[in-house]
Amino acid sequence: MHQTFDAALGINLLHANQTGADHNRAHFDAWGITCFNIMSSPGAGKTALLEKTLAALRSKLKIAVIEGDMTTELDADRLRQYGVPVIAINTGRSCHLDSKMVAGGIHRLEHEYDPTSFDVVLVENVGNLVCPAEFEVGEHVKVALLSVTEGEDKPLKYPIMFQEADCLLITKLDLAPYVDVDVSRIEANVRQMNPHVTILPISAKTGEGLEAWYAWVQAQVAQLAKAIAD
Ligand SMILES: Nc1nc2c(ncn2[C@@H]2O[C@H](COP(=O)(O)OP(=O)(O)O)[C@@H](O)[C@H]2O)c(=O)[nH]1
Ligand SMILES: [Mg+2]
Repeated sequence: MHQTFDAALGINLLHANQTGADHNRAHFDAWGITCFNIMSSPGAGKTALLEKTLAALRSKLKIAVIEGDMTTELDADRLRQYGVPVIAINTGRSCHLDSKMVAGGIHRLEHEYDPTSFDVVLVENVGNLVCPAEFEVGEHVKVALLSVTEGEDKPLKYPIMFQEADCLLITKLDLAPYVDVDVSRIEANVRQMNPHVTILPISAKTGEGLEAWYAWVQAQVAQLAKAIAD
């Protein structure tokens, strides 16, 4: 009985979140913005990736960041150095961003800037391999990161994030020689659940693989622009 009640509550919660996410996406569509939801466990390299991405793409695309963190603005401050708008959202005790929180960020984007001038919103989600995958925020694409130090089995143990991802970045490739990891095993474990996912091994430290990531980001932006024009 108790279990049934919890399940119903969970479904209602996800349903309400989905309605909010669809509303957020409608705003992004109207403004011609492609929204990326960047997710991983804590420390896999989301902020390091965003630092590199802002440095490489800010002259080609107009980018804003929505930065989710439980309590601090440490990541937001790292990214503000790249001269792009960074809207910080503190989730408090929550282990993920939800569509309502991101709606608050969108509201600020709308009132503090001209939202139609942006091409891309990068959302850095709270570090967690489970909850963010269940709560859409209005993104067009989901990007999951898994660092080589986390182990080959994590896609199998935490399947939802890897099933849902449009792109998987296998990060910290420079550390692969120092840990017992077979990168092709990670790829195989993810493909087993999500055959069409784009998989890009990268290192934010050495820059390996980053050009392919930048090209993928730009291709997503071009694809949405074409879909809106058609
Ligand atoms: N060696 C190495 N370290 C990295 C790389 N990317 C991130 N790091 C380090 O990993 C730690 C966590 O990175 P961060 O970007 O804050 O991860 P986040 O919690 O997912 O945002 C930091 O000490 C980074 O310097 C990488 O490609 N190679
Ligand atoms: Mg971070």
